[in-house]
This record gives sequence, C-alpha cells and structure tokens, in this order.
Amino acid sequence: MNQRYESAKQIYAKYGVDTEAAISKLSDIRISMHCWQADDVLGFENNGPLTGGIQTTGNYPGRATGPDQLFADLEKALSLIPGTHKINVHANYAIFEDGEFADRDALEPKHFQKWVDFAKKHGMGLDFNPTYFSHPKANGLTLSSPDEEIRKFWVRHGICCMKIAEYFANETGYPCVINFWTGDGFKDIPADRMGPRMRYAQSLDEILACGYDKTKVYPCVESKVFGIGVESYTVGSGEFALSYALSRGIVPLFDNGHYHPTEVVYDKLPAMLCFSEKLAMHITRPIRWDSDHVVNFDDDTREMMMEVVRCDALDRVFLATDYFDASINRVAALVIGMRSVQKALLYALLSPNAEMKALQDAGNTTKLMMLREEVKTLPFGDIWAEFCERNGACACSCWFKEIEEYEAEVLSKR
Ligand code: RNT
Ligand code: ZN
Repeated sequence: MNQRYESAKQIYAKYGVDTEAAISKLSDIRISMHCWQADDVLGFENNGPLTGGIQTTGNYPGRATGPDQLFADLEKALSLIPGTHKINVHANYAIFEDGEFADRDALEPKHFQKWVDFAKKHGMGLDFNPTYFSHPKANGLTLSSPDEEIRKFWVRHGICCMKIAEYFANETGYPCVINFWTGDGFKDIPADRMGPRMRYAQSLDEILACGYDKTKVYPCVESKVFGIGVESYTVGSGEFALSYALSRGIVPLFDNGHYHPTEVVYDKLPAMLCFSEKLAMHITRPIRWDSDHVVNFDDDTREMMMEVVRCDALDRVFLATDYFDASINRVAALVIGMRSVQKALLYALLSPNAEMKALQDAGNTTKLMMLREEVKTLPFGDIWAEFCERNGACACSCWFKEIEEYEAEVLSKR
C-alpha cells in the first residue's frame, strides 16, 4: 500500500472527490501524440525546407531522419508516458520502398503500412493530416488557389488522405481523426478576401464528397489567425473554419496557438459544445505568438482540460498535441508535453466540480473563490504518482535518466 496515496485519497475525499474514479477515467483517455516533434516537421520526402508559415527554431543534435529513427524515438517517448495513446501522422511521413516515389496527389494506404504496423504493435489508433505545405505546389495558395491546376492537385491530395484515414481506422480498429489545415493566406493586404475562402470551401466540399464512413473517419478543419510570411490575411480564419465545419457537419479544430493573445480556447470549448457534437484540439504553448513551445502543466492547459472535464465532454473532444521545439532533446519534449496534458486532465478530474457549479448557481461566489484557491494546494502530486505507477510509467523525474542514456547511446550518434 502506498501510504502517501492513501493519505491523499482521504484528503480529497473530504472535498467529495473520488481519486479512484479520477485515476480510472484518466487511464482511459487516449491523447493523439504528434509524430512531427521528433524531426522538426520535415517528414520523409527530403525535398526542401518547412514552409506554410510555421517554423521550428533550434538545432539540438539528434533529430530523427528517416522512419527507423522516428519510430525508435516515438517508441522511447511512449515508454515514458503513462497509458496507451494514439499517434498523429502527417502525409509527408509517407514511407516509400526503394526508389519508389508518389507525389502528394498519388499517396496510397500502402505508403503508410509501416505506420499501421507500428500502431498495431503498440495497441494504438492513428490520426492523420494531409500536408498542404513544404511542397513546390504550396508556394502560394493551395486549396484556395485561383489556379485550377494547383487547386485540383490539392483536392486530389485531400481525397487520397481521406482513403488513408479510412485505412487507418479499418486496420487499427480506432476511428481516425483527419485534420485539414493549410497555411493559405497573404503577406500583404489582399484585394479579394472572399474569393479564396469560397474556393477553399469548394475544395473541401469536393474532398468530402469522396464518400467515407462517418463512424470511422472524423474530418476536422483547423483555423488560424496568421503565419510567418502570411501576416495580413489567413484564408482559413476562425469564422471560416467554424462556419464551414458546422454547416457541413464536420469537426471544428481549435489550436490554442491560433488566436489573438488574449483570446482563450478554454472559453471557446464550452461555447462550441452547445452546438457541435464533436470538437478537436491541438494542444500547444504559444509564447507571444504561435511559437509552438512544448506543452507545460500551466494555467492555459489546466483551464482547457478543466472545461473538457466540466462539460462532461471527454468523449466529445479529440485531444491531440501539436508543438515543435528543435532547441531541446526532442524525445524529452514529447514526454514532457504529453505528461503535462495528462497532469492537466488529472487536475481537472480531481476538482470538486459539482460543488463548485452548485456554488456558482447559488450565487455563493465567496465560497466558490475560497474552494478554488484551497484545492490548489491539495496533494495532487501523490495522486499523479499513483496514476503513473498504475499505468506503467515512472512517477518521478527518474524517467529522464532514460532520456539521458538514449541521448548518449542513440541520438548523439546520428
Ligand atoms: C500550424 C498548425 C498545424 C501544424 C501541423 C504540423 O500552425 O498548427 O496543425 O502544426 O499541421
Ligand atoms: Zn495545429
């Protein structure tokens, strides 16, 4: 018996919080871990720099190059994260056999078979993302392009990706969330703001018309406020993405780095849950801008997870991580970010939410404030440690020793 856990359990019980229920709920939550932190979003095509208004900074040694290294890094990260999760794959991580190459509009399920093998080996599901950047045909607009040839190319890419998403769902047995994001936009003031948006909507309509199993494939559209080199105008703005998703019955995706700095995603979630059965999230840490720092157990992350829990929406919100820091050990970055999301979820599950809601409804804001502050110092760490131990991961910082060993033996030799 773990004495610290037993004592913490009793303290939480005084607040009406059942720690066993919280631990068991958290054990069932699968977070979609993005594959692109391990190699700075470069993918396996090796044909150029990262584009699309996103950027990694830093040159920490040991970046994964090629599928074997990437799989090894993901495997190492997964072994240090409690629970079983999903992997979020991007289309530019297609794996070609010797000499073979397929352009983005000719990708097939077979190019992702190794991802399926990897997922099956770990009992995981896979999510997917078409890649509308880092490609010669993505120098300007993609799905919103006025050039029909370019626009159609990217529509075909979207359709290929829908098929791959369905393949992932069929093979793994878990539904596949497929997220549409493009960096389409303009550096300087556009003369036509509506045209590109009408074309983007048309392109998405053409992709979704390919026909797919709605119980297995969940298409999402991710909005954004601006990107590097795309400062004046973004085609897939917040209003566009929400209106498109709701009007077509697909899923709006919220990346918390994609809003003006004082806008908060934790207030958007409960608003949208009034209208949309499903929502999706990219959990990131924007510092001053969409900087995609590694997720930490901070106020923003806590409040977002608090809303998912309080709205009883754990089965309605698809959780995924999305960040890329090239200045630190990338495997550690994956572990820290995933564990931070789990901590935030646990913190939310350990809050006396029903009582706090009742206090709000009764207008007792004094007691509500008192409670909110008191729970901050409850022995959260003891419950987290118990959760980690029960879910096959180290509870304290000793997991980092494995990172150091891995760095010495594997990463530093690349
Ligand atoms: C970019 C978006 C998008 C990407 C990934 C790689 O700002 O957040 O989700 O990070 O597609
Ligand atoms: Zn994102």
